Amino acid sequence: MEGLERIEVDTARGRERVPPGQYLVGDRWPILTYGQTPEVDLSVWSFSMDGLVENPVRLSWEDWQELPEVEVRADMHCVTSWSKLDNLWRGVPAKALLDLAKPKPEARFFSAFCEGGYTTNLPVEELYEPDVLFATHHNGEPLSAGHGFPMRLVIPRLYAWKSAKWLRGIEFLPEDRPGFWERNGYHAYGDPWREQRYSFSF
Ligand SMILES: Nc1nc2c(c(=O)[nH]1)N[C@H]1C(S)=C(S)[C@@H](COP(=O)(O)O)O[C@H]1N2
Ligand SMILES: [Mo]
Repeated sequence: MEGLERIEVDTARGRERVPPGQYLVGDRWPILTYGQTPEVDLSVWSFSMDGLVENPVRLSWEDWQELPEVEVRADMHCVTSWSKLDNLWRGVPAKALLDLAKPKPEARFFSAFCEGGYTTNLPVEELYEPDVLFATHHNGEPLSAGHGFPMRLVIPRLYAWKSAKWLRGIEFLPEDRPGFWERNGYHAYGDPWREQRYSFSF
């Protein structure tokens, strides 16, 4: 695609490119899913941003096509120790959606929720990082079913369990609400360079 802004993310931000304890998978791309791959029907698909926002947002797949796009090149690090370098994501920059929904000042955390029930959580300011996007494409191809078709969150600087596949919405919250893995022992934040893998290992 011509004319897209392309953001080259130094995911490591000056630290070692590959975080401690990680190995590289090369061109392979493992699929890490808890449970089944959901089947997504675009005719009933919607994406919502609600909770503590000025403008609750609900978009159909058709509406989604009207949003601006960006490309982000970034590395990906899974807590189970594999890393995949140089992923070229394409999708809607988080900023565009935040500008639509306008989270209120008292929205301090968000919960991302997915088709199939998976959730994950973070402080709201993480969504304002310029490398965060709602991706529909990876290395020039639409996401496959296993990697999150039609759309997933991508938060490149944190362990990939925060990059929720089959994303259906974001809820803005006054307090933190641990997501699926966070309730099951994963770290609340998940910084790969600080090896924030599990909540009992820092
Ligand atoms: N909805 C949903 N999103 C998810 C997961 C999941 O099980 N369900 N797994 C997470 C984990 S642990 C990782 S490492 C990445 C893996 O993304 P990939 O399968 O595209 O490699 O997706 C994350 N997003
Ligand atoms: Mo993971």
